[in-house]
Amino acid sequence: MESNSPGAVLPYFSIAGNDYEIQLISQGYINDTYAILHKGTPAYILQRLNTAVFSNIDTLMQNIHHALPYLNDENYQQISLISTVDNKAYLRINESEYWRLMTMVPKSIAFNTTEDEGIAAEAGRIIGKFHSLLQRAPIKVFKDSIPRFHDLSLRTLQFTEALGNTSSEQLKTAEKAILFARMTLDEFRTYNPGSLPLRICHNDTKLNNILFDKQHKKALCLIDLDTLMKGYFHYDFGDAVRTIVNTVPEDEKDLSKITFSENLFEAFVDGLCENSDFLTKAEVEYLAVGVKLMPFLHGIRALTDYLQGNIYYKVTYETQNLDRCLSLFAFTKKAQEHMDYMQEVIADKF
Ligand code: GN1
Ligand code: MG
Repeated sequence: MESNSPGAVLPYFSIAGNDYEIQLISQGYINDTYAILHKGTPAYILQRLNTAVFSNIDTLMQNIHHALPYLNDENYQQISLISTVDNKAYLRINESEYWRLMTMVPKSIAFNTTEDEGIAAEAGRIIGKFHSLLQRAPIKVFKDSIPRFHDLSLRTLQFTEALGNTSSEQLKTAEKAILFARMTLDEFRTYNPGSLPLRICHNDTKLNNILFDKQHKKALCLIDLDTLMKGYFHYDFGDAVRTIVNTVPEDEKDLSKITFSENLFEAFVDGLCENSDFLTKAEVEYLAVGVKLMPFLHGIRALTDYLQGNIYYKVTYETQNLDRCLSLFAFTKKAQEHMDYMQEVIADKF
């Protein structure tokens, strides 16, 4: 079904005037995102939600609705949703076309990568703040918008199924990645986070989902709340660390450039320690596991999608998922090599 254009849906939201400029933001693998500018200044973010990935938009939006009041704090910049002219939180055109509009935080910036320890520390601090604020929210009202999103056993099952259904040609092209996945799954045999406390997690805490104040580089808030649902803290820790201590993008093709910067790791942990009273001893002991788990999970998901013919992530060329997997696996390896180091730093700082 042909979708409406962003310009055609904008008047359905409660905003004044009509002289807006619309720019496509091509980042992100799931939704279609547009910046809405007013007289040259970014004012709103308009998104068409991906209903193939998010089968229950109502659940997703309810989770955000439940969380927002708890994120209202003088040390946290709250994002607000702009309702539609008929006072709905989002615009539903039909079962596969949903749009939502949000305010843009003025004078803010996001970074895809960083080499700045100040930014790493601020990222840690704001993730801790996000969790301490949401700790007060009643976890029961949050429903899973994507059930078992970071569940390794589900991702393993999907990977195994994809292996059985793919072509021999693809098996050959992805040979190295498949081997690494098998070896690493073996290493995760004893992984069992079941006894850790469930928290309301962001579940996509990559660095570019954190907004910073442009001038002072102070972290303001987390954006992209689509995957806000129950999870374990080491998910959010691992996702942030994988995108901060690696100073190149997660789809870097030159694997020799993939790094694990110890200075950035230590800065991030220092920042987190400013807001980490809520963490239990068992969670602290699991943090380092999150750093090898998250890139591996994303890698195996990308590999699975490559094997099944790129049906989940938006890709711009045929082997993009495989390239992203190789890059994520290369970082997983770095994390594996840094396990003892991370445990020591964490034991020392917490
Ligand atoms: C997807 O589209 P984006 O960038 O918000 C994915 C995340 C990954 C991310 C990048 C619902 O998020 O899990 O971290 O790509 N989101 C979903 O790897 O699958
Ligand atoms: Mg996301």
